Amino acid sequence: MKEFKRTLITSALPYANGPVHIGHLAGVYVPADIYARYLRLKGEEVLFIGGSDEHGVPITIKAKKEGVTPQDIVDRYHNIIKDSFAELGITFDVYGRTTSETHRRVASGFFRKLYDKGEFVEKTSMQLYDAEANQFLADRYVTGTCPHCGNPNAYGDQCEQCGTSLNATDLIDPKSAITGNTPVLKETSHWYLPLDKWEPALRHWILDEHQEWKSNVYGQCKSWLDMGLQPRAVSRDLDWGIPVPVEGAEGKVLYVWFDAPIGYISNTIDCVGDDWEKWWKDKDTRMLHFIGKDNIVFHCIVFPAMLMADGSYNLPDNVPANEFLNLEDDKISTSRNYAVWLHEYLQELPGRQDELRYVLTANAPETKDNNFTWTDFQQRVNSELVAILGNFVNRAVVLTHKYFDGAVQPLGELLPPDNAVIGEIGSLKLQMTEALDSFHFREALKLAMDMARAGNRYLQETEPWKEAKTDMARTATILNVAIQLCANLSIAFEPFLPFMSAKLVKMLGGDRITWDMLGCFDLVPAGARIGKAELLFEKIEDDVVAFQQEKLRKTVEQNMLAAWKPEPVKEDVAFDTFEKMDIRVGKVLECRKVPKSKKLLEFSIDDGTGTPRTILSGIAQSYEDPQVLVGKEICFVANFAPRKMMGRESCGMILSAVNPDGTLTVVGPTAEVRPGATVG
Ligand code: B3M
Ligand code: ZN
Repeated sequence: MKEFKRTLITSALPYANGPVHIGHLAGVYVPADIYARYLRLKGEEVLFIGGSDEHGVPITIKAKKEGVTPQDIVDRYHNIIKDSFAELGITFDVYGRTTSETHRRVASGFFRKLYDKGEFVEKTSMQLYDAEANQFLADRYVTGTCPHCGNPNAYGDQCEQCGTSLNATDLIDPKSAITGNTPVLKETSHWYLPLDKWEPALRHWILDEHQEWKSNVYGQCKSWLDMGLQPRAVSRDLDWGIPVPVEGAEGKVLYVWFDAPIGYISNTIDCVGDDWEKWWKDKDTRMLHFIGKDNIVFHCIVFPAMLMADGSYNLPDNVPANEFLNLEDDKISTSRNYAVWLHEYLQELPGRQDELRYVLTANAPETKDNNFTWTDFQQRVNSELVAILGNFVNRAVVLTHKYFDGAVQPLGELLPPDNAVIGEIGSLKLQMTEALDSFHFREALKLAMDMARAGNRYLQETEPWKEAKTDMARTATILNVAIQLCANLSIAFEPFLPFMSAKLVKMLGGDRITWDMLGCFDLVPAGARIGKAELLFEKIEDDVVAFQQEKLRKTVEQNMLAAWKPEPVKEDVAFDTFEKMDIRVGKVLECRKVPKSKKLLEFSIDDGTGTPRTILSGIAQSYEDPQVLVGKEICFVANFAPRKMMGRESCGMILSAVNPDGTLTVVGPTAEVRPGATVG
């Protein structure tokens, strides 16, 4: 393997059209931060680049909806995102934005160089155009019916119901999202990056030279390459973005996916100034892109082709992309507000940053989509962080205070259990290093937790509290080993649980830790006095879980209400057709569930004839307590031919309204009416 002098780590620039959620964190930012921290612990030269992606159509749509400018939107979310990352302990060396002056200059210059080198082809095409709004429509600005599943609310770029990606011109009955008009086709010209030209070079670089990439990444690249690459438009007709730096290109901006990855370069420049080329062009620097799976093609194919077209840049060495995280078995969605938002988590569970980092890593979607649930969160915190890690450290520190007043004792003769645990930590370190080097962070975290498990087992086996009755020298040795083990944990967990690690380092009276120190058992010198035991983790109580689950349930309910529309009105009917229906008012005398049926309620109705009428109705799931209907006046169809259900005869049909969630509400008169009265 090639040796590098330094590592440039980039993490996808989140769109500043909403806050970040746990899906972003698990997919990109937590793993990128783990890796950056790990390299720093190893004393390597690292630059960790982050920033907001502030262009693109969704931002303009959101601004329009709220009646504010796109700049207002990105200012709001850039700040929320930046602050919440900092609070979670994501250690970017710079967190920039693509609306910065530096970025405008760098992205513009990048485009211009390629333009001057003749790397683009200019092509005209027919695009949808809104004649009233006097503008071309980005795919997102067109809605219509999905040709695949018939969803009437599909977007021009994607149908969210069936997940198919679309072109706006595929939609059936397209409508402009600006005016609601039917758009027309109009000719426009754009610059294209001929990816086909770079296909042979990309094939060789990825398929031959990077077979070590994660299989999900390699596989996606291979299937793109095998389909054959097409030229990609790198400009758009839009008024939000970086103007195309070419005469006569008024009204055209750089396509957001052209300028966004260049944001990594401009943010580097904002961070290190003139030194930036060393990070991007020096062959001794390796570049890593941390991203989610939906960004693979842009980072493995499009951006590398841009870099190749320029000719002076390094290509990424690896792109350890993750799959998606679901939430309570449902897709996370910014537009549906269905997510655990980082800034809200930090407010609602203050001081619990490491708990979130832990669960998102332990359950990271490294090789396949994964699911976050609040009960799993609680379970992992309580039975792993509290019961294993927190418990071991607490025992070691408390016992050292109990028997030696907090002073670490000299090490006596080592017995087999001591050597065994020391050996185990050494071997776990080797495995951890291998896992971290190959971006297997879940595995690395599990191995760190195995170190804490080894600590608990060690105390269980050596029982220093028993030794203390007869042999203080042996007790001293055991507790020395246990304290050294705590110091090892503060190193092993630092990339994952930095807040806990800092607390533990302080408790043990240390200051600086390095990866080299991991596996050593002389980290806390004999004679050192350690601090009082502080709880590293506290249990997550049931009410915290219930609160979060309820919050998600309410969001789902609100989405359902917001999406509800009345059914289209049925075909016209003549009055005499209506007149054939005999609708009447009746009073409910009795109402009960039909045994062995989930759906049926049996009504006994006073219909004014003097003989109660029996009607069965399939509304049991909407009335947990059918008694609430007794005494109510309701409407029913009286001339429905009698029919048998569950061995009982039903004479008529109860009328009820259908609610947005599918439940039913029985309808009746608004004032008291004589049972048997006709309705018409
Ligand atoms: N903003 C997409 C995303 O947030 C995009 C990433 C840009 S990375 C250069 O998923
Ligand atoms: Zn569809």
